[in-house]
Amino acid sequence: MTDTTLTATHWGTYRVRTSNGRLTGIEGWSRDPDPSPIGRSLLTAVEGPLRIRRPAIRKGWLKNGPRQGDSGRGAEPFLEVPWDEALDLVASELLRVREAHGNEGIYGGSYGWASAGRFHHAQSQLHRFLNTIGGYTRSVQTYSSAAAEIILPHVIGNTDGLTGHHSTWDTIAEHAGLIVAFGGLPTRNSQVQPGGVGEHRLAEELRAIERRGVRMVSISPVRDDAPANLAAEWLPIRPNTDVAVMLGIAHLLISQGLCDRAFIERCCVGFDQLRAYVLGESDGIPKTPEWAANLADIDAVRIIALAREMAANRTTIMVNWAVQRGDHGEQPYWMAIALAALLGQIGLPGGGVGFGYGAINGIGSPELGFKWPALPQGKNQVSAYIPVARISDLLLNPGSSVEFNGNRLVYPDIRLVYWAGGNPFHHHQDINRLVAAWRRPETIIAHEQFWNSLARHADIVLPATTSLERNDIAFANRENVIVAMKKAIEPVGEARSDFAILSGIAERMGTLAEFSNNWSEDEWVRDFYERARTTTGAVGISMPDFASFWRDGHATIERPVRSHVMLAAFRDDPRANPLKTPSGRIELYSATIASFGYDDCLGHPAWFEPAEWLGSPLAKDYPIHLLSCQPGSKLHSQYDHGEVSLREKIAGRAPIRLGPLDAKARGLSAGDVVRVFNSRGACLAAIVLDDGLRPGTAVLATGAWYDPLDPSVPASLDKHGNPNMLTPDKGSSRLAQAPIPNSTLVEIELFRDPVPPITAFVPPV
Ligand SMILES: Nc1nc2c(c(=O)[nH]1)N[C@H]1C(S)=C(S)[C@@H](COP(=O)(O)OP(=O)(O)OC[C@H]3O[C@@H](n4cnc5c(=O)[nH]c(N)nc54)[C@H](O)[C@@H]3O)O[C@H]1N2
Ligand SMILES: Nc1nc2c(c(=O)[nH]1)N[C@H]1C(S)=C(S)[C@@H](COP(=O)(O)OP(=O)(O)OC[C@H]3O[C@@H](n4cnc5c(=O)[nH]c(N)nc54)[C@H](O)[C@@H]3O)O[C@H]1N2
Ligand SMILES: [Mo]
Repeated sequence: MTDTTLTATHWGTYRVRTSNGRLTGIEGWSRDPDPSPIGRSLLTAVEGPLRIRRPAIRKGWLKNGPRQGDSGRGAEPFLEVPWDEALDLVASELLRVREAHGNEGIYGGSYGWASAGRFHHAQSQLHRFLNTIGGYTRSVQTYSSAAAEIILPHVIGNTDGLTGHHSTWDTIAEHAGLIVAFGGLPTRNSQVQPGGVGEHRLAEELRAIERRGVRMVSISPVRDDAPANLAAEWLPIRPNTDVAVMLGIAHLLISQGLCDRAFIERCCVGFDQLRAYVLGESDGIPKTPEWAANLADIDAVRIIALAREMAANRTTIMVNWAVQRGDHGEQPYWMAIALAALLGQIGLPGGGVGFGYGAINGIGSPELGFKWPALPQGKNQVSAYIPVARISDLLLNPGSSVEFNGNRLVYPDIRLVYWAGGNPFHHHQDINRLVAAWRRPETIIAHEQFWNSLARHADIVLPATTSLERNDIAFANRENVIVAMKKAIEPVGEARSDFAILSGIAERMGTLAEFSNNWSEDEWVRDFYERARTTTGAVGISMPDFASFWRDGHATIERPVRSHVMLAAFRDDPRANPLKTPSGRIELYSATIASFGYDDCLGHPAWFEPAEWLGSPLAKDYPIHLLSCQPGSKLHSQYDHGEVSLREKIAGRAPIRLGPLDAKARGLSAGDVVRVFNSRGACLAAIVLDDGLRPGTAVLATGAWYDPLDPSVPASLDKHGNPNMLTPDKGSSRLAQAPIPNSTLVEIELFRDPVPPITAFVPPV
């Protein structure tokens, strides 16, 4: 029997075909003008050999019981056990750790994207469950934009223009003369959007920009960060020096009287402090275009001309998220706002500033003006938390403290780590350090779908279903399409949904009613829909009844908002519509931040030398700046074993892009397997020559499953090409403690040994 149903993924909506209960086809939804090819990867992977089919326990853990410093993790075989036994073990471990160390001893931050589908959102399910048993040590911020999440509220009172409330594309197309994009606008990233995508619209928005003749200048180390159709001018900047260029532009605007003094007086505080710094009155170093040129390796004449062009045109300043995933990543964001403020165009259509255009599909689309429902999480009784990227520090240094946004946090003593829906061996920096930190807890529990590096580094592995094996409902922020994610196939092996797994544990711990509400999965899905209907009904938008929605497979609602200009109301009347900053205005100087007394984040935006960049002494030994961008062929590490990602590999390795001159200097040719290394670690990768890179720069996308040559030795070579073997595990500053993967220096050499086979795609014994 053949059947078709719609499903939602973070990279789009697809029609799934099944025949006799097996997956036979997947194609982009007919409504989607620009579907992503990534969906094809589900076809072979979902039912493939890497699925975790039964609960499994690491042999050493089963034999010796929970103990700290266990070096078997990641290296030992697993024993499969029946569900009842696995759930009994998890419940008794949670009880033991709670009894001996309190709920604080459980780390349940569980960062990660998991799958689309609002009900079966793994991390939310886990948090809800852990809250029923007394709570857990949590994390704050995201790996995406941690520095921005902390700096923006100090400067503009909230995070508008980061993941929401951007000026919409139509206003930019219609009114902007110039777009200056730091980090370009890589269209590959707009394939995805957390929670799902109704229609991929970016290509169409960019065609409108092109038709209107808006000029774009892309300031990036990588030429193809600019969309191909826009014929953007490319300024190949030295990585991590964006703030210097912004300061150079500001110097010209201030010294040539090109600032909008009226706007600054009406809408900003702290201009005097910023001006003193820019002109060099406060530190003796004028931040002239020549000064900037020297740091950024962009001609001063070009910086001057750009500054004048920005002042003469309606200019939108865009900064991508990757720019703040570097050392002192707070600074380019603060300075970009300051620059837009000097130009005086904040709140005008086609002017001002916005972050992450193109980074995900919906940025720059109109908001809905209401929030779709989410899984209620209950209340966490534990107050301890960490900045999300301090996970290794937390595990390695219990009892020590960390400064964070004016606070001093003490790391609790973590005995048990529980992860569902994310993969720290994908997302965290300096994997060799993480491997060491990961040995500290007594017990690590993970729900996973596939035998990836997280599953291999856990003690108790519980097999989770994919979206195709359960009923769910997809709503995504800004999306006006709701998808009925109907179960397409039976669970593979004995996999269970995260909800079912946690229900089983809750039952054993006496919190089942609280966790599940005594509702079935279908009752939950229906409740999500009804809650959404109530919300939309309150603003006069109608949604079909649940039965029609489920029958049709989707519902589309009228968009209540069409167009938006960020901070327009504030600009119109800053007294009546003050920002939520201490002054109510844009803070070019923040007395709050200054009062923290940090030497790595002052009261105003400033240039700080990154710990690693092409200007540091370290560049003598490691002369290549490695950027780790998002992969075009997948979402993070998800479906790295799927056909779309596999097709891109060369000799089984992740491709690393390098300029022809840098390659020649090392005797490297296209297709060579190379060793990429620095003092922290090493990985293999395969050379792709690219003359669109600034010299001294290499690009290795994230996502290759960590594949150590010998998992039983420390700092083993990764055979596959995971850039986090190389990235530093350091916070951006004492303010935000954000991850800084884009501040990484490496060297690259030909790998002369026989190239070892990839084993990440062979399930463990
Ligand atoms: N070097 C470097 N590192 C980076 C970045 C970078 O730019 N450079 N980017 C960072 C960024 S921005 C991000 S957001 C992170 C992303 O990091 P993550 O979000 O951790 O990456 P994913 O690969 O999406 O991990 C999701 C995991 O959840 C599993 N999963 C999917 N659905 C389900 C489910 O229903 N239930 C369960 N139990 N599991 C499920 C998948 O199999 C996968 O292992 O990476 C960060 N790391
Ligand atoms: N296909 C696909 N799309 C994705 C994702 C995915 O995994 N796959 N992940 C999603 C997620 S979670 C996120 S957070 C977003 C991230 O969105 P971004 O942060 O925008 O994406 P990246 O690809 O990390 O970086 C974009 C570009 O920034 C440039 N860059 C890096 N460092 C610097 C610098 O110092 N200065 C300048 N000027 N440019 C620099 C690099 O050349 C890189 O190509 O992408 C989302 N979109
Ligand atoms: Mo992200």
